[in-house]
Amino acid sequence: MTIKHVSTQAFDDQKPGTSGLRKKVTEFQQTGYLENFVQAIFNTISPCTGKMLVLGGDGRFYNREAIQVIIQMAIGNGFSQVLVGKNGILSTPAASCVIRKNKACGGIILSASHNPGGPDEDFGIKFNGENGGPASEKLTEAIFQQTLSMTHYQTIDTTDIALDQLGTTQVEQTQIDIIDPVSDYANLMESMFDFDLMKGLFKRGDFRMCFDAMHAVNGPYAKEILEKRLGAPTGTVINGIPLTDFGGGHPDPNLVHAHELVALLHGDDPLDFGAASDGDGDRNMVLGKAFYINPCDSLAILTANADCIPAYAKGISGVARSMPTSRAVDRVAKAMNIPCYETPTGWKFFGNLLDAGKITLCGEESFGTGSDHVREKDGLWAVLFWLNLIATKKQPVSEIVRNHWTKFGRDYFTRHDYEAVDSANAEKMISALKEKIPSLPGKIFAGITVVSADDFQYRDPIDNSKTTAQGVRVYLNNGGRIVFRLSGTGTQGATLRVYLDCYQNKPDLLGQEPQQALSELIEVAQALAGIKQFTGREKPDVIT
Ligand code: VG1
Ligand code: CO
Repeated sequence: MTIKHVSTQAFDDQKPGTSGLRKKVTEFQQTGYLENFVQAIFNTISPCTGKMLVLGGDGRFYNREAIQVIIQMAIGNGFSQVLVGKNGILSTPAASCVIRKNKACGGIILSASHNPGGPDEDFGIKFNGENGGPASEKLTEAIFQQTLSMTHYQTIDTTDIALDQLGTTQVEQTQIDIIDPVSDYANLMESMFDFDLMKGLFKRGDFRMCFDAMHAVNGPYAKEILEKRLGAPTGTVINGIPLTDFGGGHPDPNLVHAHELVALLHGDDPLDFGAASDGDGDRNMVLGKAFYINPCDSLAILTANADCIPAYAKGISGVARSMPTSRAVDRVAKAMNIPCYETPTGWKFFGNLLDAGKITLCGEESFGTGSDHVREKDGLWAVLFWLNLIATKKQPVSEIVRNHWTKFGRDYFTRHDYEAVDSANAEKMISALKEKIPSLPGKIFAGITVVSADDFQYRDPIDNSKTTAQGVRVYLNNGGRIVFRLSGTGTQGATLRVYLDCYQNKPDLLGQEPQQALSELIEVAQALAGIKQFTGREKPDVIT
């Protein structure tokens, strides 16, 4: 079989965002669009000869077609082995696990995560390196540079590989293995948590939970682990079959999009525990009986209680959070006398810290929590961590969280998203804010004084690389903080994210509604940035 060198035209819009390249499916369907980006990855990591590649995706529309294209290109580029999840499926954390376990040179994950799927919706592709984590900024930039000068890609003509059967096919020098997407990951989870103790929770009969897989990739993983290995009743996992359009919804585990789950935790006969994960299985939302756990608090609570978990019983080296995430975990780290790092948004910034052993746990406000067991955030892992904690403490979720607030105080947090805003106007708003930064300290907005403000930049402590323009931070004299940044995962216009948080430790003020507790800050944000004037929006589209 001869390798085909197919001529192609470079595209100038293949710059990856916060997590890989995300575009509408129709854009990916342009001739050469997917191929160019894949060839750019292969050129960047070349030579590919003799190397092993992991391949899988979240099962969204166009996943199967893309998998076949990439397998053919992997053969054309000389890989010696390609491990493909059965039916083209691999959750993001499972892909990370498989890359690490098999010492692959990296993996391609096809996902647009929490973005909707379908012929008119979103598709995405990202490359993870040999540590199993998202490509670093440097590697991402190198891939982007390759896309700009692409003139041809390499592939071969072969019949489609059957993706629905486990097994091995040899094509030329490349061995293609269709692997069980769940087993390696489930085994890893079983090795980290106290499954015997957790089984007891379900045997008791008075603990009831639901896991909403949101018609996305985690259904098979959750069924295997929760229902099969831990003995939760059949039906514990809902929306457990991955669908190409996620049932028409946004596979985003928050109070707005996971409303089916939220309803089960409220009402006359609420469950004790609820959880959901996103399109590619790396995000998590955890809920108690009529009780919401903010992801920032979740990270802080998991850190404070890590010694309950077999995998972390020996202690944790440090923690990290993305900059917009509340400072709840910082307080825990201080009390534990371990370092706490503040990184830009996106999991790629945790990789070096994890590889260097500087941190064990890390997380983001956007429902992402993880540890050094893989190099991605991990939705099901977070749910298992909470289950292990509940089984150890024998307390309801709400009690665990309230006790934490009593000990450490509470960091009220909310994020207001303005979606599909006109890009030019959003850019103007951020530029205007940046210009104002030097004059902000001392200014009073809605009765609150600005203490300091900056445009967040990050110096990686391991490789010394510098990342700039990661969001405008404004600190206020009531202990509050407001962050303004533009999303790097959207596919339509711009999404403005406004993050607000404020610390409270007065015992009688720990149980407020976050929107209420943060109402003054919300006014400050409006007055300071002129959100209405710039975006024309009266209120945010999504509040989390
Ligand atoms: C969002 C989140 C960020 C997360 C990223 C990828 O990015 O804010 O915290 O790492 O999505 O998550 P942005 O640039 O839109 O704010 V996922 O689950 O899409 O891989
Ligand atoms: Co995701």
